[in-house]
Amino acid sequence: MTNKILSVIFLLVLFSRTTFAASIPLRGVVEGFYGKEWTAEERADVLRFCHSNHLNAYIYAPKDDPYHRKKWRKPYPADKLDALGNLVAVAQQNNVRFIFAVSPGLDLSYHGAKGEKDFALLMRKLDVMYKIGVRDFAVFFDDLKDKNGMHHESGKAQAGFLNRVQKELRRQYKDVASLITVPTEYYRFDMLGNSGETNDYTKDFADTLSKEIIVLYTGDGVVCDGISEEDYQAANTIYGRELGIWWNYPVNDYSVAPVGKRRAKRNAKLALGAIEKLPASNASAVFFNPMSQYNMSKIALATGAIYADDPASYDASQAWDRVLKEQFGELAPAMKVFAVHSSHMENSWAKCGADDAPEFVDAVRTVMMSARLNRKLTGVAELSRQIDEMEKAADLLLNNLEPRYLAECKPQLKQFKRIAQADRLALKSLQDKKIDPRLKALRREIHKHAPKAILSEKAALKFIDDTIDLLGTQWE
Ligand code: LOG
Repeated sequence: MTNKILSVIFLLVLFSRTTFAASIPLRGVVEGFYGKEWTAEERADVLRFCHSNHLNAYIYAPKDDPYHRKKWRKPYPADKLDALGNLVAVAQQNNVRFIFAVSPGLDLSYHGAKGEKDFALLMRKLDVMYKIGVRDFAVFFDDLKDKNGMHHESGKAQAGFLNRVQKELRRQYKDVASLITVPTEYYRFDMLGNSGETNDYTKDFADTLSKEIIVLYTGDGVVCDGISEEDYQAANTIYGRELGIWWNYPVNDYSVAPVGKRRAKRNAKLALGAIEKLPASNASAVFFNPMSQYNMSKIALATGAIYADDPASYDASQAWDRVLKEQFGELAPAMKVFAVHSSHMENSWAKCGADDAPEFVDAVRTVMMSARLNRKLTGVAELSRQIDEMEKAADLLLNNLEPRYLAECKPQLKQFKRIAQADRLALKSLQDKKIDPRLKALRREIHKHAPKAILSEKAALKFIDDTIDLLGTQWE
């Protein structure tokens, strides 16, 4: 009897999961970063990757393709158009929507004869794309404010322009999808004034824009520490529609906090963590903005695909383990040790991704506590074990990773090895109550490489400085 009841319950649970586990309707990758664009091979590969990971869309929006933004009026030269045509074909073969985006806002005219001319030019741009098979279009207005935070154009003019584009597309073609856009105020805190009221720009944009057009936003900030359910609903209320999410992880086209006096270059830190802290309810769309380092982006992207497939049941750490295993096989444990120290992206205005190496931070805390009290050190064995593991992982990966990965992460792996070695010297220095002179030399070396290779700023890297500070003040 109980067995029968149990099996009925089991079937009910199974039924409800298969019935209600719904994926986000539009989900994929937005190639929307600044800097070195992905190659033609990488783009073809990401379309296949989307297919095999159950993502259904790719937005072509590389900021540094001149024909996408700065010189948007200029038509693509024949070779570039050919390459795009090939991609569209690969997308079709893989059941992935190829969304062509143009970002005309830097110098677009909205009014008068100039406005008419620009409208015609933009439609011509999209028309050429239609002819090579594109059926999905986006017009983006992000990153247009000047140095004083002033807008080039009103929300009303921009939204009116978009409505007209949508209408014209529909008039000309029966088979185009809904237009997608990103407004100039594209994160929630930028949509709001000091006392929480909606800014004029956003109000006008949201009021004017056709409900059919999909609006993407990036959360409370440009690069932010998750979007809670409440944050998401609050943004939807501002817009009077269900927004789509443009998620700025694992993108690394901005510089993370400096190391010592050295400013990091763009792409210096790899974002190798899982997608996390996104709403459990389904947004209208979700797009992940990746790194210029294509292959290393796939860790986060594949976890994002698992999220988008069923947001309510998503477990970031489970997804991360699964993806690391799928992508790195036997090297997965070593890759995880490395990725643990390279998940968090932060500077004065950005913060996203799980904290780096929390277990390492804990182990350091135990050791440091006893060192500060000038007692016999506690927790040495555990910290030492972790340091060994880090250096071993770095060596294993440097010797065994496929070239396509190494080409993207060698500087960071070498830096990881240096940091592990410095951490070992730091631990030894604490035991000896005396700074090992090799530690300072190694720290200089690490700082020298920091502009191009950063990881574990608040964990393994910090341990070096904390040790030097402590021993310097206490015993020197
Ligand atoms: C850009 C994006 C860039 C990202 C991270 C959006 C909508 N636009 O600040 O191209 O990759 O931040 O730096 C952005 O996010 N602007």
